[in-house]
Amino acid sequence: MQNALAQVIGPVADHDPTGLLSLIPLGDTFRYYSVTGSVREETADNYRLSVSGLVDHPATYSISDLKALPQTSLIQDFQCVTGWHVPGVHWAGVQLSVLLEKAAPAKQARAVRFTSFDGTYTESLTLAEARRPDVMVALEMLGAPVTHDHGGPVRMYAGSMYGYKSTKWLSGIELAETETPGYWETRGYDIDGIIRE
Ligand SMILES: Nc1nc2c(c(=O)[nH]1)N[C@H]1C(S)=C(S)[C@@H](COP(=O)(O)O)O[C@H]1N2
Ligand SMILES: [Mo]
Repeated sequence: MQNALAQVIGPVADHDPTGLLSLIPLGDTFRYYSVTGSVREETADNYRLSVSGLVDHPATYSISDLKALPQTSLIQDFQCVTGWHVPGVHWAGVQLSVLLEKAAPAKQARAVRFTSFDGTYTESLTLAEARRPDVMVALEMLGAPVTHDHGGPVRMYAGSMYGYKSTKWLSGIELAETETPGYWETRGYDIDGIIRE
């Protein structure tokens, strides 16, 4: 029954930016969310991540640059603010704090802003949140390279925070003096996404 239901609503749920369809029980599985129609595919060859803004050392990273940095992995839940959640997801990649350390944030930097190569989605974290050990630039999710639908080749995983803080199709990390309300935050979500329940 559940599989049949998943088959019927799967294609709809894939394009459900409000997440309301998540109220239909499908088990502990991820939904694919995108606030834009189709997102161009970036491969391991052409992907680039820029680190810029209020830093002494701006940089651009390819996938192999990211893989050459110390890697971290953890097993942690993923929770969308609309109610669905996936327990015990295996994540791997580079701690954001490692990239921040290399970038050397300027004294006045207090926030980190994220952009997506979908051209629309944005997010931000305070610098203190960004330095938490479970906040990472993820190269792997569910024990395998992050798939395109899940925001690959590189997405954020902001552990201990609601899913909307984890920018998919990550293209830029920019240090700034203040957070900028992101895509969902200009539509009502709290800029503080820490899960406190
Ligand atoms: N670029 C982008 N990132 C995004 C989103 C999005 O629509 N576009 N949705 C956010 C929300 S609300 C959630 S719950 C998760 C969903 O991740 P998933 O599609 O891999 O399940 O991605 C977050 N990051
Ligand atoms: Mo979400």
